Amino acid sequence: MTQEKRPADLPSAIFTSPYDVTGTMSGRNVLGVVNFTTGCTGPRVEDSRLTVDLHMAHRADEEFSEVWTTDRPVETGVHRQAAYAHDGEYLLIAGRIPPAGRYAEGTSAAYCAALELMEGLGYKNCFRMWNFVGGINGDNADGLEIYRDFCKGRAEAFELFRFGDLQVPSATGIGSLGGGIAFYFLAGRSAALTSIENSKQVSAYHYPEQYGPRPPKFARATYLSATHTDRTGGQLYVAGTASIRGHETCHEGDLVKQMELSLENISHLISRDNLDAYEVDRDAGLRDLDNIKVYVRRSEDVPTVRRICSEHFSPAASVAYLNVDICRSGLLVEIEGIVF
Ligand code: 3EB
Repeated sequence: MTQEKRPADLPSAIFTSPYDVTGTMSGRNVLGVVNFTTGCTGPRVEDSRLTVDLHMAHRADEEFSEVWTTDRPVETGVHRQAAYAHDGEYLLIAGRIPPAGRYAEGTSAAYCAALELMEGLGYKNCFRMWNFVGGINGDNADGLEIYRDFCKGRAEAFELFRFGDLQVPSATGIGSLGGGIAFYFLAGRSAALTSIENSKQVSAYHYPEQYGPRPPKFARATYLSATHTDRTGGQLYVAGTASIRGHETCHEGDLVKQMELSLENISHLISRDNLDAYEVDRDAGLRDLDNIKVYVRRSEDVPTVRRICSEHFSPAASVAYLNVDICRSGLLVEIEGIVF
């Protein structure tokens, strides 16, 4: 990990063993600890740290923790179903919708609680959301796929908060091994955001109705910088990226081709070619990506996925592999990361 190069006024996270969370902080303060572990527990403040357990590991040897740190002092709190931590510039907030027959209403309510809190505390610039959806490809009590049910609630919450499509952050919407739906969001107070789309993909918020009653509302990437005029020194938060061109799933059943297209989608997204349209003066590549999470539907595909990733990512990058379902049943892999 190359933490030194990260500007102190932008957030940073490391992946670490759940048994070594304190040991790896090198004097920084902990904003929050996200445990990718063998059970889902509601978000809470524990030892004055925001903590959330996501059921994303089948076995103890797959567990890891993502620890968000800051140089500034941290305050924590609980608001309705959400727990949060903030440092004056950045807010980390986590929530959970317990297992239920239907999710749209609960999702909308939980999102509204979180968005309300962001407004109230003055962190109005939300730049990244992660959503972990149990039984993502299963049906709800009305026969609607749980992912689509979740998308409906999310779209309703954004509507209530008058979030236009250009304001929705980059996100991940991925399967989990249980516990209902859990989420965590990052928002900034004074940092500037630019929403980035991929010129080779239809914006998710414009997906046609065949994918569900309400489209998934997220940006392909978010550029986060200390000020609006800084077009070089910011961070790029890359949303979950899969084998999708236009709005269509490509290479159904072909793992290697899906990996290649997912990687190519990220390459293009963060390249100068694509970023030029947003006046982001950067030309990043797969080797610049860090804090990578690779979601793999079939456990037997993990070795191949690891091999392909090792050919494209920096050996210094943190990469976590998670064996979970993916929002579209035809997708075998999904990849996200951050260019710090
Ligand atoms: C896609 O491109 C793949 O629902 O928040 C990727 C990232 C995907 C985020 C979400 C879904 C989400 O549509 C799936």
